Amino acid sequence: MSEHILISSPSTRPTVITVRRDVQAAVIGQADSFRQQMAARGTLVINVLSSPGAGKTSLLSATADCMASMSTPLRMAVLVGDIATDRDAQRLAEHAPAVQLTTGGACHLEYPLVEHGWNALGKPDVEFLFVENIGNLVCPASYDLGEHLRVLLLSTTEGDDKPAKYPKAFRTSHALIISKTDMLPYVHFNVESAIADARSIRPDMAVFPTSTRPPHGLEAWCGYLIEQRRQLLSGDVCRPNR
Ligand SMILES: Nc1nc2c(ncn2[C@@H]2O[C@H](COP(=O)(O)OP(=O)(O)OP(=O)(O)O)[C@@H](O)[C@H]2O)c(=O)[nH]1
Ligand SMILES: [Mg+2]
Repeated sequence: MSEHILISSPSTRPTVITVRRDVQAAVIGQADSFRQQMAARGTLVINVLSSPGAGKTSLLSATADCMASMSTPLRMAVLVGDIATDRDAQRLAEHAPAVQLTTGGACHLEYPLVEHGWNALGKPDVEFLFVENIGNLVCPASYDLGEHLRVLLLSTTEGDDKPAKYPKAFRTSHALIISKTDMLPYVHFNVESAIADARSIRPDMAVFPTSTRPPHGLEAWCGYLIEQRRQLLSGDVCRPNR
């Protein structure tokens, strides 16, 4: 943000000095501190991005069921962002503790809302905390929510050309879920081409083709999350996305 300071004296023309300050700096520091605290208590925080309707809430509901069905059940909670309504939190509540974060118009979540939601959840003892971001492939890419892992969903129904069009969302995400694979017979979506495009932006991107109707690919996805948490517990703490 810029601040303009007007300096004038009787003998000279006014001089405008532009002072640039990073107004996000304090919030970034708070997000980083949250990331450290969550690592210390053994909770992996995952920020989930996608365009509207790509299947975030469906995936998180299925993930909660998958984690709960493990021989040693794993617990998760969800903070779910939307511009309006608490519909997603109501859906999720059948599967895991969930709190709705309603932005009232903003197209992305910012860290203070995450902190508010975590407090509202009552800081439960969970292995995973998911933050479902607002459906949008642009703004959410620029905000650090204090997550350890950023995951992006690309659904087969929205086209395989999105990585090149929304490079920041792909560049800042550790993993890509190709969702709604059950629709592949009916849509023009080239899985190999989408993966190649995504990896041309982020070569180390992990990729998980999944469907929730019927469930498919969820074991590999949950296995990945468990491995990421294991790495967190072994001291590989902070991986902010830039
Ligand atoms: N065929 C099919 N439909 C799916 C799948 N996953 C989700 N859907 C449908 O896609 C629609 C959107 O799913 P949601 O889970 O609400 O998507 P979302 O990304 O959370 O949506 P927003 O929060 O509104 O951005 C719903 O009608 C789901 O039933 C899938 O794997 N296959
Ligand atoms: Mg949703």
